[in-house]
Amino acid sequence: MKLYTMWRSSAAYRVRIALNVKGLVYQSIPKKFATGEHRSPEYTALNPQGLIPALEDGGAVISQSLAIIEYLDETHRAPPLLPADPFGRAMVRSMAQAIACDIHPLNNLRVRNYLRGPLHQDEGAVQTWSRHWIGEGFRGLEEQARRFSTDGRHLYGAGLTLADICLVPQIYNARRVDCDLSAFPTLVAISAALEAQPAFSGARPEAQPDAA
Ligand SMILES: N[C@@H](CCC(=O)N[C@@H](CS)C(=O)NCC(=O)O)C(=O)O
Repeated sequence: MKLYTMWRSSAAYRVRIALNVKGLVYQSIPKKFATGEHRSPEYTALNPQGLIPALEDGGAVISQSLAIIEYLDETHRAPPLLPADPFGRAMVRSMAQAIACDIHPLNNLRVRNYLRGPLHQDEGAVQTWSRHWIGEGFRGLEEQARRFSTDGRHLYGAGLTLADICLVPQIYNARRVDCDLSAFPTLVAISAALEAQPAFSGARPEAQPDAA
């Protein structure tokens, strides 16, 4: 398997965690955002969405981190990343999507660059934008974590799920923009417990071969 990745990409960070949790060996193919490698004809021929990550498995290329992770979960069953019951699966997807569909897209590089460029916003305004949308999203997630975590170490129940895999990279992003996390003690505690696990620490941005 080949993972098209970038060390600081939090969507790629999710997939790296999932690959490690499943114990899968993969080849890392870094793409540099600074030189626009993710928009090159060579890469968009593989992934027309022009975003990182993409996973190549047996010649097939999959984009979108949640689709990739569910593919890995279906093709390599142990350990499962979704609960066995329909409500549990729905809740885990709800929390994962709160991060991947509601928080992350508003703080993506191309969105921040659009604020800086065509909308003429200075760096302070761009940081305020990111902190605002992360805070908005984390508010609901903190409450859900309080309701559904049964061990204070996982977002849902007492086992590792897709939601946890999305949480740690989003906390990393929040710290990058100096987001005040004091209102989200449950999320911070869960993330700390997860970050200590080898599957998570091996996937962290600074541990990647292309880390600057
Ligand atoms: N929803 C997509 C998001 C992918 C995405 O936005 N990736 C970012 C890196 S985290 C990217 O490629 N950004 C490049 C850009 O914004 O130009 C996923 O979950 O895979």
